[in-house]
Amino acid sequence: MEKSNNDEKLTKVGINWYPGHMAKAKRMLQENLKLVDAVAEIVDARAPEASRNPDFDALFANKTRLILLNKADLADEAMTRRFVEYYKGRGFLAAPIVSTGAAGKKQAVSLMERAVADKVKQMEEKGVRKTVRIMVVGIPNVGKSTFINRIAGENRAKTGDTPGVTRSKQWVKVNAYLELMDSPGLLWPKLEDQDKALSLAFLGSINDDILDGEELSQKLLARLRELAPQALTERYKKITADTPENELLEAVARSRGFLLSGGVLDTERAARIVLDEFRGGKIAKVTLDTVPEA
Ligand SMILES: Nc1nc2c(ncn2[C@@H]2O[C@H](COP(=O)(O)OP(=O)(O)OP(=O)(O)O)[C@@H](O)[C@H]2O)c(=O)[nH]1
Ligand SMILES: [Mg+2]
Repeated sequence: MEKSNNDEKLTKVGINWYPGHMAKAKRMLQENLKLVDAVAEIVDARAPEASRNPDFDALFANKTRLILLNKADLADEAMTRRFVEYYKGRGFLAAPIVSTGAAGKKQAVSLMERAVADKVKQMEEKGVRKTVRIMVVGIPNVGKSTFINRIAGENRAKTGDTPGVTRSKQWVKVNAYLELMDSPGLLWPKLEDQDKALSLAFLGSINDDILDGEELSQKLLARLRELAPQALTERYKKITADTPENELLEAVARSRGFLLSGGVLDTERAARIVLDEFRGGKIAKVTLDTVPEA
């Protein structure tokens, strides 16, 4: 009776795509906008375009904006460089970062200082040392809170590997002159591009509870076979160039020996493992997006 085609499953994404707390979060961002000197948008370096909220252009139209490509440790390095150039070309201050690593802190701080240098100078001319306030925004699970902790040097903001960890705003003082505002992950109300939605689901920015894990995982495997076929076969030995798309999960289960009683392959477990390993960067460093044409 139930036909299981892609549209139907992805419509499921549509229903819970924009939960009620996000509308509230958007209003909160709007209300706090007047307090901040710049907006730092955190995107996932593995899908910088898919993980940009299209509402932000209108929402932050009059603000100085930075784009930080986080989780650069999990993305294709050359692609990350190209994306950074692309955003710079479009007038943003942009840089790759790894919020879980120690190295990026100095660079991120200096980028934020550059973003507000003019304002700070204007105030200095009036004899005032200005406190800079920057709002950190982005879709769920891209690492906003981890970034703030990295910059502030302590575990001030709660983090976690599922979307929707941060539920309200939080100001974090970095030093006497810099304060960052953490905010809840924000998607946009109308999902138009199914490919982007799929990328966000792969990355873990959409709540897994509303998705069909096996279907998602199978699509991810198909995508990875295009992007990094060798790495995929190295990780899951039974996947070859000839494995049909609808048997990829079974091949993973066979590679790992995931069997249920009666020798049935446990594809559900295989699906979970593939998503976890991809999100943890264990399969390959890949970038799902391509740089838009100029
Ligand atoms: N490999 C890697 N993992 C990261 C990086 N930054 C954050 N993470 C991980 O990504 C997950 C999400 O991080 P959070 O900081 O909670 O993300 P968030 O954007 O605040 O998420 P919400 O509050 O749910 O919107 C956590 O498991 C982090 O450890 C990074 O640069 N590299
Ligand atoms: Mg958070």
